[in-house]
Amino acid sequence: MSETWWRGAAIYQVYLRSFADGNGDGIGDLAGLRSRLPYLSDLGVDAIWLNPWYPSPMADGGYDVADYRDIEPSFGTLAEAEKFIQEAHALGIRTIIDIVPNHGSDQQKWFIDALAAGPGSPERERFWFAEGRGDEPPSDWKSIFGGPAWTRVPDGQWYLHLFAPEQPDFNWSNPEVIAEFEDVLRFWFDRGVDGIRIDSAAVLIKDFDSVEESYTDHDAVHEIYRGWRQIADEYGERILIGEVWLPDQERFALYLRPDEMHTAFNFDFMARPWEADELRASIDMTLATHVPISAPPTWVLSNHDVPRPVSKYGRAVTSFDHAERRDGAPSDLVLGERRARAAALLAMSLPGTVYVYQGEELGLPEVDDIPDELRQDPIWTRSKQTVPGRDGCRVPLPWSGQEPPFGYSTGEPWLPQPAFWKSLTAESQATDSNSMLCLYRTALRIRRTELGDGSLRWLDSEDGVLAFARDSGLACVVNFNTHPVQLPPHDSVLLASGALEGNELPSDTAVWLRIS
Ligand code: TEU
Ligand code: CA
Repeated sequence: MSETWWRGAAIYQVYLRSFADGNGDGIGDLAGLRSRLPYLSDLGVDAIWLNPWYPSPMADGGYDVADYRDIEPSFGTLAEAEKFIQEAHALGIRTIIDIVPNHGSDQQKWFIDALAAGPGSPERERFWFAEGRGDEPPSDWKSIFGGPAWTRVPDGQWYLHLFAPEQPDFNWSNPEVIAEFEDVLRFWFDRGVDGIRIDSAAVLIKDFDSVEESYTDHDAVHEIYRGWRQIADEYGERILIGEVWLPDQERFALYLRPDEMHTAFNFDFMARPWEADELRASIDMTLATHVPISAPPTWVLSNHDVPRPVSKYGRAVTSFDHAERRDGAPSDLVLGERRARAAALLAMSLPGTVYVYQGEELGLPEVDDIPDELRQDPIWTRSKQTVPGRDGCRVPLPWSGQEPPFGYSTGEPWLPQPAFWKSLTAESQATDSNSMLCLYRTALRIRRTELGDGSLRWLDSEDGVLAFARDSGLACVVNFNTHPVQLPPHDSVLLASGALEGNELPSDTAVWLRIS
């Protein structure tokens, strides 16, 4: 295994609950995932990142962890997880798991002990418990999901939760918490995982002296990751990937120092609108941040928290903002799919690591018409049913057949799949050379030998066009204009996101060229 396998990797994100169901209860599981490993091997991904697979009441889709050293029973067993890791390795696919250090589930043993032990106990010191102000919470901090960030317990104290009340925040100034998570890392590295995605990585340290919420990007957080990096390095080539929502690139780069994380998600690129200048600015800013510290950038078009690209790029407003999600905004899916195809070639040709969220390779749109009573995202409930939230990008995948459950399960999927997905199943796309699936497969195959880590050189191009060359002599050109543009001089066309018209590149189309 090469020391730097991760620097140019293509990493596939599996949201296990919705990937494939192996036992007919409608919920995705390890048996389903294991049965689809050949599909992922054919797709050509280097690693799989799994969202949390631990025991969880699922108050936040598994990000409310009840036991960090086991597997959620509805997903399978620890033995199955170890088998999965081995089977993936046998196919040359590495496994990255999701660690959630900022908070646990209110059903996790430590929190149950803290409730029982009462005010002033060491058990309570593992969390942020405090006296209120009379019948008011200790401060006016708000939860990221909406509503107050404090919830009262029967003996009158309150506890902090930056997310849902079912997700009490750990007190990271407590050595017991630090020791616990270092042991959790060893537990999974011992079982062969190749990397860790660190959830909400920048918010672990809180400063309660300030009136406004103050928990993002405090310097003390870096001590935690220096400890984790030492452990990762003991095991050799195990990587730490930070989920760091931080616009300030200088501060973002601090997480990528050689004694901290290997890479961190780059959400700026994903959040930008479908415009040449905007995306050029994001690429330049990202490279300016990463190149000096020789950290490979990551390029992400979607994940389990944001609208799917086919819908996002078909909307009047093509950017994304957590504060203003615009769930359900009308979308021209034909336009959105054309742009999503071009965005895929753009993201896969940039220097560094690329992430593919399950279903992105099938060109799935956001599902905007989930019946309200089936929604499970705490954002929906905490926003008093005003913000639909993230269920729309978490609908179970369509594998085969003409009607739901499209080979995903033999039972009822936990979220309903739209009937029109019959034209988007992996089976129907596998034999259609113009499908999104074939575009991803071909692009990932070319990318494996030509792209990934390295540098780019911008080429001259007219307004509304991005063009750059990579070290291997592959050039990527993307036309964001509403009119076609002339292709630059080239030796051959390697791949295009849509049909070319002679020597012209149509609107909202990307092409990979061989140039000398
Ligand atoms: O998300 C962290 C987070 O802050 C952003 O994703 C965003 O604020 C959130 O999705 C609300 O829009 C991580 C996970 O990716 C997300 O699924 C979890 O809900 C969250 O942490 C809590 O664990
Ligand atoms: Ca199942």
